[in-house]
Amino acid sequence: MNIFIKVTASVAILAGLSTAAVAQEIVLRSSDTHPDGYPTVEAVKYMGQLLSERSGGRIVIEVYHSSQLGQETDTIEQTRFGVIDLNRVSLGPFNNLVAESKVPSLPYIFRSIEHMRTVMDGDIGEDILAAFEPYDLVGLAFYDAGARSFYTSTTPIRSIEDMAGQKFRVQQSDLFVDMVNALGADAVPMPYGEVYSAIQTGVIDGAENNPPSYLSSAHAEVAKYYTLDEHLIVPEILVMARSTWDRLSAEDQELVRQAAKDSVSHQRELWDAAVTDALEAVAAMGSEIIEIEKQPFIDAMDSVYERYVDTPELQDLVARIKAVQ
Ligand code: GTR
Repeated sequence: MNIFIKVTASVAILAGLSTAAVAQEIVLRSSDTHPDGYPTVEAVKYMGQLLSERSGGRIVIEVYHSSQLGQETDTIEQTRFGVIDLNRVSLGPFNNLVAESKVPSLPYIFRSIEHMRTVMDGDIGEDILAAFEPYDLVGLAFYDAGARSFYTSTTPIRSIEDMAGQKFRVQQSDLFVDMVNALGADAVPMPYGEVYSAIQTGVIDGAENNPPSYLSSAHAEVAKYYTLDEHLIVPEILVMARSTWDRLSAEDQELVRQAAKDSVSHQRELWDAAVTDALEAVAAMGSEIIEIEKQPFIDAMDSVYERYVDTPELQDLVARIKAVQ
């Protein structure tokens, strides 16, 4: 966090003020893998506007989009060390670190986007945010990332049998590796920024993501078959470095928390429009959007639940999520 004194010392002395009494500006650096204009990037900018207004210009957020600060797993480490103040990341790359992050990352755990929103907005969401504290992170809010589906470059997936032998990139999460393997395919964990060329050169056959990411990453240029199996509805999370948080006053912490919460509905509006626009755009670029029978995909996931829902606490979280109407 850069806290610098806006009014120079000499001006303050002339005005008869001690420098300590002069208002300080707090600049929070925020990371996002997505390009400018993407709903998550715009939502954190909007949060920054709210914070700036509410603090009389004292607290500002600088959003570094397009992976300027690094790929997600690296930026998570940097945020834990306090080098990056704020980070908007998928829950997926936290799966190997924060046990609770695995639960909303389970395939087909949510019945619908609405179910996900109700769960993440309630007590369960608060409990999952709190689970980041022991890892030097403060969970502030969840954003939408819609549903992720598989896409391929050469062999379209029209039934679960078409998964066999295909290599799919997944986020760096053991849970997602086992999810893809349980579907009869081969998983290759790799950073998001390497996926385009890996598909293009045939190192992998495809990947999986939501429609806005499939479009903005240009993966739609090299993998034209998009199969709506919707295996994951993994929310995004906005986290703050614990060390940055601890340097804020209690009042400023409250301003940050509230501005983050208040940016959620804005992000969801942008998100819903982005999904519709992306599906139209990729179809216009020549992608085939394939409807598929989801039940065989759902049935194949039992082993993943057995392996990753491995403590009474996680079993309880799964049961609570299922009970939410
Ligand atoms: C996107 C998500 C990113 C990143 C990416 C990926 O949907 O918004 O934060 O995790 O997926 O697959 O790496």
